[in-house]
Formats: sequence, C-alpha cells, structure tokens
Amino acid sequence: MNWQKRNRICAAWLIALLALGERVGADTDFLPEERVTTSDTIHFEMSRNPNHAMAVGPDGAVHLVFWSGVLDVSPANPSTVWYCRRDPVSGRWSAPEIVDDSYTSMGVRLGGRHPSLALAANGTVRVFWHDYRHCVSSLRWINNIELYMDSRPPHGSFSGADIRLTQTAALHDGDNGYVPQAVMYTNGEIFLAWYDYHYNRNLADLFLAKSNPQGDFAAPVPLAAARLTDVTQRGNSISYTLPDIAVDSSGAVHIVWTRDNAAGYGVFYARRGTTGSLASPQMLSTGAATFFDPPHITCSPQGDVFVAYTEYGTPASGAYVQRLRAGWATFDPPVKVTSVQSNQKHADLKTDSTGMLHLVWVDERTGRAEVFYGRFNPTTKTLVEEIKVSTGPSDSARPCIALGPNNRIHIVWTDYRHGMGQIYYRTNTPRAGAKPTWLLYR
Ligand SMILES: [Ca+2]
Ligand SMILES: [Ca+2]
Repeated sequence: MNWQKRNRICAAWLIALLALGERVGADTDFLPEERVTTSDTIHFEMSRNPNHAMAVGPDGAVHLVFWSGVLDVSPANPSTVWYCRRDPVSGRWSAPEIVDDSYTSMGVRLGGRHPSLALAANGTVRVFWHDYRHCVSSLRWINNIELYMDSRPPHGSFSGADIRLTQTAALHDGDNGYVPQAVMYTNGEIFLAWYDYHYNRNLADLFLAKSNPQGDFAAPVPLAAARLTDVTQRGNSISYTLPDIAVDSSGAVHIVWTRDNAAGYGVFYARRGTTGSLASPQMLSTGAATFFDPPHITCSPQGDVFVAYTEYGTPASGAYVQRLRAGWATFDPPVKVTSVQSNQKHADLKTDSTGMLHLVWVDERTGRAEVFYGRFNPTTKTLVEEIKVSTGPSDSARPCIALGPNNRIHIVWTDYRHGMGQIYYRTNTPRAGAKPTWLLYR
C-alpha cells in the first residue's frame, strides 16, 4: 500500500470517527456523576413527574427537591420532602434539608411527597408538595391529603410553619390532592397545577391556582375557582391525573396529563388562555403515558409547545416528542426521539434560546435502565447529539433536565446502584452557543 492510499484510508477513518462522534455525542465535556444523597438506608426518589424538581439560578446555583419514603405513608414509615443546593463555585452539594414539617395534631409525623419548586428572581425557593398530616389512622392515612408550600429565602432556611394551600372537607373518605407542579411566570407569579378527588372520590379532576407576583397564594386556595375540568361533563368516565404545565410568554398555560392507575394509557392536552377557561382537551395519544410515567411539557421562547411521552408498543416502548407550533391549533405528528429500538421511558425536556430541544430519558439499550441525554433539532427532526449520562451498574429512573448559565446542562435522576434509590446528578463544562430560555426573560 502506498502512502497516499494509506493516508486516504486514514482520512476516511478519521471522518467516520468524527461523524460517529457527532452522532453519538462528544461526552468529553460532561463531568463525572455526583451523588447528591449519601444514605444507603434511606430510599430517595424524584417526584412522579420531576419536570419542575430542579431550577438553576442566574448565579449557576442548582436548587433541587426530592422525597424519601416507602410505598404507604404511616407513623412507622413517614415520608420526607428534601431540598439540596449545589454551590456554583465549589460544585459541592449542601446536606439535604427537610422541607415539610408534617405532623398530625397529635404530633405524629406523616410527611409529604412528590415535591416541585419555583425559584424567584431574588433567589427565594418555594417548594410545593402533597402532605398526609390531616389524614387519620382509621382511613389508612389516605383520606385527606392536602397541598402545602414552604419557602427558603436566599441564604436562609425553610420555616417550621408550612403554608396549607388546600383546605377541603368532602363528605367522602378520599378528599385528596396530589403532585402539585409549579411554574414561575416572568412577572414572578407562580402557576400551580395538581389533580384532586375532592368532587369525586374515584375520578380526579385538574386544578390550577396562581400566586401574586410575590409568590404568595390565597390560603386556602378557593377550590371551585381553581377547578379546570369537571368529571360530570365527560360522563363521569375518565379520571384525569398528573398534570404538567408550561406557561408561554403571553401567560397562556399549556397542560398535559394522563389517566389514573386503573384506566391505562392516554396523553391529553389543553390550553388555558389568560382570561378564559380551559379549551376542549385533545387526546394526543391513546397508547402512550401511564400513571407511573406521565407526559412532560415545555414551551420555547418562540412560543412552540413540546410534549414528551412514552409510547407503549411492540417490540419496545419509545420516547416521543410532539410539537405544537406557535399559534397553531393542532400538533405536528409525533416524532421518535432516537432511532434505537430499545425500551425507553421517563422523557423530560427543555428548550434553549434557539428553540433546540434538550431531552433526557431512560433507555434500556445496554440491558439496564440508563439515563440518556440528547439534543434534538425540531426543524430537521433529528437527534444531533446523544450521550449516556448514568454509568450504572443498576437501573435509573425519572430524570429531570434544566439549563443554566453558560449553556450548562443539569441532569438529575433516581439511581439504584446502592440498592435503595439515591439521587444522582451530572453536568457539563460550559459550552458556547445558545442561552437557556429563562435568561431571555430577565
Ligand atoms: Ca417547613
Ligand atoms: Ca381535603
């Protein structure tokens, strides 16, 4: 072989390697994983929908909420809502702080679960969760679950006096509100969505409350005014659960949700205008999302809405994205995020200032459930970068992605490598390019 031919072959190999690197992602700029929780004897996990469990401030500090507990809440096995902060200079995580002061009137701890948070421009963190403290033993501690909030001023701590957001007393024994999702609007108002069985013991409806620009809610929230859907208007037939919300620049709220545990698949979407009521729900998929893997939503600065969900099928379940272009009434057809044929689930997503999508999901292509990150171009409908984020050797679940200053990508998830669930985190070195969406609003 002459040297020219050898050089051509080498060049071809180099180009192929570079192309491969482009396709599968240059993970060289990702820093090592960081373990956030360090107790092997406590089971920690991210919220059922962790889309709003992490926020990154303009200083680069990461604010994170999660919870611990077992399957059923009881005095013997209370739950706990936790908060951690990652210092932007040292890169160190704070020791977890307990957020919920969840005690019955008899002083028995029961706890809260499935938290979300909102980060104000002044650095105040507000945490929202559903809380068991008003439940009673004779009804198995699940008869009156209410929404609570607590706040942490910058450089301060959470209070001992949590704020009770819902205060309802139905005649039935399942007057429960669940999994509040908080989103901050540009003027400081916080939108809070949840599902609640107050009006029907067996069929939940969707609710939405809004704070004032200081982040304070009417407490208790007037439930009738917050009600978005009415189960009697859909024939008392479908339980709506696990809403996720995104707020566009006009203040319109975009909502996705799914069904309850017994009802199977379904991805629903509806828009709530700034003054009106909820538009008629659209069903985006009849074979996607479940009560244990609800859909996620985000809104780009261009006004496009993106929904991510798991489509269940054979031979494998896939992570899909659907786009609603700004001002359009119907979504584009769903697009599979990756062409790899493996089981995928738990997709979460954010957009940057250019409208590029940044996704995380759980993927079983390695034989176990691992967290993957992908950058997705919604114009060409292609994945331009793909990186395996978690490094095993056990399963991972429910990742959440946030974008921060200097194009830092922040990813957090539940990881089972220590037996009990633990919270893991990974970020990258600063990148050039697009800004995270929220910087546009400042
Ligand atoms: Ca507290
Ligand atoms: Ca209640």
